Formats: sequence, C-alpha cells, structure tokens
Amino acid sequence: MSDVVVIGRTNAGKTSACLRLARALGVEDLVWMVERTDGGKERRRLPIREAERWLTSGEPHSTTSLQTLTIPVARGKVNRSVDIVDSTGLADGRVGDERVRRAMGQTLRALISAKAVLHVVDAAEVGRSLEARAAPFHALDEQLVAIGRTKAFYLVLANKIDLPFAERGVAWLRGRLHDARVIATSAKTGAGFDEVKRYVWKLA
Ligand SMILES: Nc1nc2c(ncn2[C@@H]2O[C@H](COP(=O)(O)OP(=O)(O)O)[C@@H](O)[C@H]2O)c(=O)[nH]1
Ligand SMILES: [Mg+2]
Repeated sequence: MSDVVVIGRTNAGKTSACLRLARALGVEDLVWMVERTDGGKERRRLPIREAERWLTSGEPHSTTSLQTLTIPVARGKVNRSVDIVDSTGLADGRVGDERVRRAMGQTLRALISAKAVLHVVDAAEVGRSLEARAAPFHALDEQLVAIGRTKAFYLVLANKIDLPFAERGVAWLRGRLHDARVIATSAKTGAGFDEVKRYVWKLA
C-alpha cells in the first residue's frame, strides 16, 4: 500500500515536490521503484542530485509510469519508511495515447489505496489566470479536490510561490478550499517544505 500519493496537473511540480520532500527529510540517496505501464517494475538507487536531473527532465518515462519513492523516516529508535507515489498521467479531456491512459489507471488505483493525498497546484498559474480573468481552476483540479476530501489526510501544496502572481493564487486557493489545509510552497527554493515534512512525518 502506498502511504502518500502526489497528484495534480502536469507541470504543477509534483516530481519536484517529491524530491524536495525527500531532501527535507534528509535523504541523500533515493531509492525508487518505477512501475511501468506494461506492468514491469524496476528498482533504482540514485543520489538525489542526479535524480533531480533525471526525474524532472520531462522525458516520456517520467510521465507515463508510476514512481514510488521509499523514504526512511527515523522515529526514535525505530526506522520506518514512507512510500510516496509520484503520480503521472492525469489529464483533462480525451486522452489519445494508450500509455497515458494506462498511467491514469495506475494513478487512480494508487489513489484509492493511499492513506494520504498531496495535491500540488501551480499557484502562479492560478494567479496569472485571475489576472487575465480566466478560469483559475480546471475540471481536473475540481475532481482531484473531491477525491482528496475523501481521505483522512489531504494537503494542498500551493506551489511555485517564488513566481509572480503566485501570492494572488495562494489567496484564491485558500478561499476556494477553505476547509482543506493549504500550504504555500516552492519546490524550487524549498519554501514551505518544513511544514510538509512535519505532516508526512506523522504518517510514518
Ligand atoms: N519556479 C518554480 N518552478 C518550479 C517549481 N516546482 C516545479 N517547477 C518547475 O516546473 C516544471 C515542472 O515540474 P515537475 O516537477 O516536472 O512537474 P510535474 O509534471 O507535476 O511532475 C519544471 O521545469 C520544474 O523545474 C517551483 O516551485 N517554482
Ligand atoms: Mg512529474
């Protein structure tokens, strides 16, 4: 069973947030499992610096397979770990690519069994949409909010707060999701991840 599933639109910063979280938890070497859409599984170990380059490169492998990071969490004398699933493949509308459809299926299965959901939203994009008087939230995000609310642990990361208009986006998200926990983060600078870390800690 996966402990935490990270969801959100493509490019919101899910993979970056997973790596930031691993860093905040003091992980140097990343161990992660890639579950390919053909059902195959691979285990990889990599220094976190290299992982950053590899996982956020935007190549197809990073968008069509589930990646589970196993993060050790020291709690007193007991060593536990938290499994964090970096989900992929969620998209609005009709999806033509078979691999992406399979990835969506994998993500939905992981979501159902997860204890906790971290929902990454690009707050800068929300802010820019508000500036342009466009819809700040998409149908997919509405659905993800609905799914997230069914979980005992649901946390929204209002990400990319290092970018212009993000502040406006964060304020809007806090109003819109008033009964959910919204943390302003930047996976780029690391802002907000101490709070995310404390939250994930509780799950171990
Ligand atoms: N400025 C800024 N860029 C970010 C942040 N988080 C992610 N990115 C960038 O946004 C792009 C998408 O990030 P990625 O983690 O691959 O998104 P994913 O598709 O949700 O996994 C990459 O170019 C990241 O470097 C952030 O907090 N601030
Ligand atoms: Mg990704």
